[in-house]
Amino acid sequence: MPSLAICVLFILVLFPNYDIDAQQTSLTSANRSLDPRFLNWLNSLFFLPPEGELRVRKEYRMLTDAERNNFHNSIRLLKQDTSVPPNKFDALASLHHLNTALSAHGGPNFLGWHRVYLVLFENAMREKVANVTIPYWDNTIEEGLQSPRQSILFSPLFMGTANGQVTQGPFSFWSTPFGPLGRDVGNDRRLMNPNDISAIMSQTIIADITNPNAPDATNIEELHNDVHVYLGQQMSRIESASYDPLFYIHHAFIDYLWEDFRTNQRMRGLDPARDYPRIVGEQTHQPLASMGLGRLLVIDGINDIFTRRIYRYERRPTCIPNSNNCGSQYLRCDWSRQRCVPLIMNQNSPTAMAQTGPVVQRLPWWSRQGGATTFGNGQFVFG
Ligand SMILES: *[C@@H]1O[C@H](CO)[C@@H](O)[C@H](O)[C@H]1NC(C)=O
Ligand SMILES: *[C@@H]1O[C@H](CO)[C@@H](O)[C@H](O)[C@H]1NC(C)=O
Ligand SMILES: [Cu+2]
Repeated sequence: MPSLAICVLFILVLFPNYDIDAQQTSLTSANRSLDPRFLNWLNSLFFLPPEGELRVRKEYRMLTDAERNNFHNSIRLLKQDTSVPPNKFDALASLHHLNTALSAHGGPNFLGWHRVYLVLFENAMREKVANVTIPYWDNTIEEGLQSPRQSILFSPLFMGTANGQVTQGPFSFWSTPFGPLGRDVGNDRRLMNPNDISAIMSQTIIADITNPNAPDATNIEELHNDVHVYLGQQMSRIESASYDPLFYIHHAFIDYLWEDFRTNQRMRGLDPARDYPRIVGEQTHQPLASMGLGRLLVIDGINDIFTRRIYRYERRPTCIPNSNNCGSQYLRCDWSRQRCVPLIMNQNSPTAMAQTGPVVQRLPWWSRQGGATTFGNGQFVFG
């Protein structure tokens, strides 16, 4: 029955005269409504795909080169498409800081809101390139490196520049409403480690892993905040984070962990589609409050329909016995720690990715220390 209810919700938002304009005002002093062209397009992104194969979201390094290029291209094409002002990528990004996001942070709906947001974004990507999915970035792969900023993740083949303005890779020289796209990796907070993930998975109900109830050690929102701040610049603030494509692969991993948590719940005889806390903190996180996205309610975020009908996750890469590469040419196994690690950029050659020996830690050739720019005082910070 919950699935039926949410099907109806998805159908409702397809009505041509559907109008969420009344709710769409900015949190900034401008208080402007969403552009009608954006509203029309946004409505078209609420749909359930036909029954059939689920989309498969893989770890970013597990994509084939063609899949990865398709993923990058779909995002670049959204950024170039100005049929929705200022462009489709930025319009979608704005949902994360307008009053469409009042229930997105600081409470149990953190997980459901971002799940819906990723599906909308993925639907938009697939308008540009058929069949692309959002990969997830397992940030524990970078965690524990002496210098995560030298990971292949920040090479031109993947997300590009780790420190300073992004001048390398598929999103080089992007502009955002919060200045040129930039990063400042590794100067504050931290990535997630395997103990963090074990701690989350040892918990039982959503209240154990979300605000306002969860202690820091098992609080998935707090742990995710640390990763945001660790990446720096746009990613470090709620209002600007979604303008960096890293946002979507980071959140896909958080969503992956939640789905693992839900699978654990089922194995323990609990129904994740009924697990919404009674104590929610902020009123915006009440189960019957608007999610801010279409006609969905907060409670719809815990529905099973997303991973029954839309997508599933491929497992995180692990060390493969009798092999060295964790199943990707961009990863290798550190057998001493039994963990997959990324290839590390070599300072002598931008394409020297085929290291097979021990992981070496050297400065990448494009590293620019101290090149970070700072932002003015924004209103929103990742706690
Ligand atoms: C912002 O928009 C809302 C909804 O339309 C309205 O109630 C409110 O008065 C507006 N605030 C300002 C400062 O214009
Ligand atoms: C996308 O996936 C569908 C369903 O699997 C398939 O029929 C179609 O050919 C694919 N399109 C491309 C361009 O790969
Ligand atoms: Cu967010």
